[in-house]
Amino acid sequence: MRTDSPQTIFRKDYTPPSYLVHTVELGFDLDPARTIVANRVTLSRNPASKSKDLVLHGEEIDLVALRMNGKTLAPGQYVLGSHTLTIPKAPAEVTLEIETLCAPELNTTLSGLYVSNGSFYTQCEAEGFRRITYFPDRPDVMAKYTVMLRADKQRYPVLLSNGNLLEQGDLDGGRHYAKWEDPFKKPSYLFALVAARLVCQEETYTLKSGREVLLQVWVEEGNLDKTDYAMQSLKNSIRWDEERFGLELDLDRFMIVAVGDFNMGAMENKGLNIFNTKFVLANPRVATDIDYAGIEAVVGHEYFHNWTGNRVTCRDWFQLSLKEGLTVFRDQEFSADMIGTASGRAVTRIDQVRTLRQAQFPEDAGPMAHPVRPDSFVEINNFYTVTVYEKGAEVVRMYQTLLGREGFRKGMDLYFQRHDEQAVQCDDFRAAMADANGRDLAQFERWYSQAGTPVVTASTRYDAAAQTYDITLSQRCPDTPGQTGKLPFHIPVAVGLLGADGKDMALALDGEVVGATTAVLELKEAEQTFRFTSVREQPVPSILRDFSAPVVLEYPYTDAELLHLFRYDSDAVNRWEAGQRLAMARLLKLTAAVAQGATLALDDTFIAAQRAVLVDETLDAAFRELALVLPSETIIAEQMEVVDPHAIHAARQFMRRTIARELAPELLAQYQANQTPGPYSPDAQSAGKRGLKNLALAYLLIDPGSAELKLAQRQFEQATNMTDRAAALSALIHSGEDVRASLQSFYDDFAGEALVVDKWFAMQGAAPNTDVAAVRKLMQHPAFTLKNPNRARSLLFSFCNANPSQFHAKDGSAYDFWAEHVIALDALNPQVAARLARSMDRWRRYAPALQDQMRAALERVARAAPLSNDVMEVVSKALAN
Ligand code: B3K
Ligand code: ZN
Repeated sequence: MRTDSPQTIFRKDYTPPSYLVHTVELGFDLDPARTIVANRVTLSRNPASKSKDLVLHGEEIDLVALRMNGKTLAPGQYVLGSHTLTIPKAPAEVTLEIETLCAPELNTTLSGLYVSNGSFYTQCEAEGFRRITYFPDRPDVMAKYTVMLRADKQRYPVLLSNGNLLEQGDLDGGRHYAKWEDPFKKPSYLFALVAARLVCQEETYTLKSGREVLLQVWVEEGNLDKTDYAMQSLKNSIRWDEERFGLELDLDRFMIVAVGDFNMGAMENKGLNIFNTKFVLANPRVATDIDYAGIEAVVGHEYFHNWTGNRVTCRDWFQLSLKEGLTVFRDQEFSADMIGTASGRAVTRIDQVRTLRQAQFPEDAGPMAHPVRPDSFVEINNFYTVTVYEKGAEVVRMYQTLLGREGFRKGMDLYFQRHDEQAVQCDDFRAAMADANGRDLAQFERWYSQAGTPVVTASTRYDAAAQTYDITLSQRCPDTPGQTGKLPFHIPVAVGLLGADGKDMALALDGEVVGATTAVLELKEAEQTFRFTSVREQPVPSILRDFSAPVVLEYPYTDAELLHLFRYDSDAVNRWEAGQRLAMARLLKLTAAVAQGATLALDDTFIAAQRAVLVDETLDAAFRELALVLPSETIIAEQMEVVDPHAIHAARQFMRRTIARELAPELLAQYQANQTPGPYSPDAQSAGKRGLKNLALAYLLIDPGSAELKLAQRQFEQATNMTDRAAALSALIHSGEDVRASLQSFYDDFAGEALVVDKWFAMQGAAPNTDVAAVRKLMQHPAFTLKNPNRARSLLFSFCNANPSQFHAKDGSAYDFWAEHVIALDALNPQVAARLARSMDRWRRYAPALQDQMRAALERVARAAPLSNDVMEVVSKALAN
């Protein structure tokens, strides 16, 4: 909880640590109510610092004893602040022995050392280590750790920490111990321990070099039937990093531990990754295709951090994207390579574009907008954002687009050659990319320093006589809080030209043959013209292929051109994009028509285009599904000056209903054609089929007759996997029929599976017929608790973020509900509360009547006391002018 007034921390104020740490020896006597932590740490004065004051961080811990170089320090020899312990004018060489007490069972923040289902776990990133012991808790202080764990043997039979197990044995009084040593230097945020009643799936695995390593996936008893996919994903990740980047696992042992109470997805602690159960546990009965894909991505992500994050880490938290943007890019490439086909790769890319538009573009246009490398923050935990992660990954991807795969690999190699075991900055990564390729990437720096989504406007001119085709690209970037007058970015714009036959034209730029059907134009000025030569006919331009930069592209496409691209573009991302543009133009018109009370209509051309894609058997089912999913209500809202969530919902529903009616026979045929009989497999082909089949089912249930209801009911009852069962239930819920019996039977079947119960709450929270009263009622359910982040997210976040027409109920009742629960959650877990607080980010865009009520709700939260820095930062930025 906040004790002093919140302070803004600035990147420009960075100073090197006054002391560097060599070794850390930690001793834990684990007890839920009273854990004793003994910390023996050796330090030396840092020649790079002018200060002689030794500053340690500490929070929510009680200091019991403090010795320096063997002598107990008298109270006058150190200063104990609310968040620091300072030893002024300390000697050049120091050994500190610090004993502290903490109470893990009272720690509901899930940061530091805490108890989940009776066992001990830690989460230290970003600043949780200071809740365990006093320490210079900053990522540029890297040290070697030895850890001794002592605990009751019965209750905590498994004792784990980073690195290698040195010894273990029994102690008096039914206790036992384990001693661990991490051979690598690491920052404190990568420290971890687990003391728990767990079981594991384990395997020895042979690296390419021939070295054998031990791999373990630890879970609670009863979940051992759900660890195969995580283990398989881990092995795939190890192999992939060897092959794609020449990076080998540097430890003899690599552990994954699943825990039910966790603030985010997972954590890359050295050799001891701790995961939210959501990203470990899967079998066909309980996990969906999306869950399986999430497990593969997150297991890969945390494993890849071992090099990008752990071996080379961040100098300070402003550099967070150095490890996160890069590691997201790596996990994206891993997932794409695991599918293997070009079309599968495109499907993963389209998913990434959707995430950017759904979450990152709104963030970049809202009150929390910040550069990929922020300049300031109040609470660092608020900056684990889609901008730092997903836009950061786009920035890394642009290096690869500009330098090619080989050039990118050269840059990576140089980065590790230069910076292994160092704590560095985003600029160091950019320098490695530039130097390894002999390229000037100075202007590219603006992707790190300027917030906001750039808008690229294209115009074209075909000269039939000269056979030239000019594309003029101009760029601008809107102002964001604290940043005006943006300078031009270095933007790779991938372009192809389609002929009337739908085929890609051979390309020449200013007379130079390109040698590929896509040219990467490098836009560096505010405006530039690129001339294609030997262009024999008027082309249709396919601009920003593969979404080559995280920008908004404006081009006055005609419907005819979009239909041409939707039918023929060889670039699957732009083919999909053409469909989205066709849909968006109509959705915006329909929304306006709803608002004006005009009659609604949808043209046959659009329906025909949808039909053509739906039945095109040459396309992957997964692509067809994506092509048929309409832009979400959130994405539509982002296109409007003044957002009317109810009109948007009505317009989108009208379009879905019309498509469902017009394409009913084709939808039914696809539903039948894309069944996946036989044992469940999460592979991309099968998942794609299920995706298309279940989309068809959802459409068929928009206006269900008894035949459709029976179809869904049958799928719900007979499904052999969770993907199909959950999809059927969701379609039934959205049909508006009375589905209480199905909901009850689903709950009864899966009451013992926490992750499935989360789905049960989430489906209801996001259903357009669930109003705030229904959510309040669901919160009374015995299985609901605010204390478990997955459960809180399942109901509250899905209602506040994925159910816009109910969240924006005209009477403002859902805003009150939001305020009430941000405040309630804040008392338990500020990080989770601050995420919920962000649901109100875009309040200024709504119609005045809603705006007033949203402001009132924000003000109510801002006035609440006590309030964490986390929530305070979010709401005060939302309210600021
Ligand atoms: N590095 C962690 C995130 C820690 C979040 C702290 N609030 C997970 C990840 O990105 O891999
Ligand atoms: Zn990460």
